[in-house]
Amino acid sequence: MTVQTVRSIFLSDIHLGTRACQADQLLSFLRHHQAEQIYLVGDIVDFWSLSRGIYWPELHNTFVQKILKRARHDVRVVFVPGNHDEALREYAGTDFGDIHVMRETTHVAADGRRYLVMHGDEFDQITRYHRWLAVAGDMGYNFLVRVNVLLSWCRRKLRKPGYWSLAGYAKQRIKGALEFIYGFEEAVAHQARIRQLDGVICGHIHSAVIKDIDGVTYINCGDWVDSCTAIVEHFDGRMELVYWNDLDIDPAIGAEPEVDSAIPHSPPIEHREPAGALPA
Ligand SMILES: [Mn+2]
Repeated sequence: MTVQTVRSIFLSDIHLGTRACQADQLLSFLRHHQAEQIYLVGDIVDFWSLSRGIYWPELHNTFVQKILKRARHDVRVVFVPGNHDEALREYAGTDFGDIHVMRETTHVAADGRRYLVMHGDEFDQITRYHRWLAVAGDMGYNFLVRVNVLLSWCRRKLRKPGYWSLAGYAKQRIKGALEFIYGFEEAVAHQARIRQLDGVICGHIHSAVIKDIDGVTYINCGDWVDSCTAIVEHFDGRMELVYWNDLDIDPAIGAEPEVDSAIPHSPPIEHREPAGALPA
């Protein structure tokens, strides 16, 4: 196994505590990368999802343990909370063990370039001004995923081939989706510009990229629920977007128990469905 050593790692939108979180790929990425510093750029733990029902498999614990262990062993770990873990923003300026919690921060790269590091939800007009709408949208997405389970069962019964995603279809049909992404990127880049910084490193919209926006370097870490992306800084200050897809992942690592062993008294979410609502 080759381990790459980099100066910094930036991770966002891991959404621990959700079934969508690809913790096995994330742990594989961490095994293959050592860094002097790790930035956790928000939405690391999904408290919105946990408030609807506890889901906390062993792998999610393993990630937290690995980060704490690295922090103990001289890796500088900075945690910038996002909107799904905004409860932790109250602790900005304090340290959890060896992890520094900050509302936002400035990262000085090896080449001297200065980056604003923030989650970015404050520049998302929907979550900023219409919190109920963002929560409804989040629940709506989960609802679509569940309805899709029922639909694909029907399609199997009707002997329709292939897989068809209702959530994916809805996303393509929403005309404003691309304008929303561009609007967010522009607003975040503008914030770095007015602070006279060279760039910004953020997350939130689950859309990883490194690009120039009118002279400001806009960097988005992406996510670990869908795209499995990270940003790494090399020792010359060069930033790289890494798409991680470990095909040789240990199936034993990926396997998760049906019932959460970490919190045995909490019923798994599916047990809350009305009987017969979803096919087994
Ligand atoms: Mn977010």
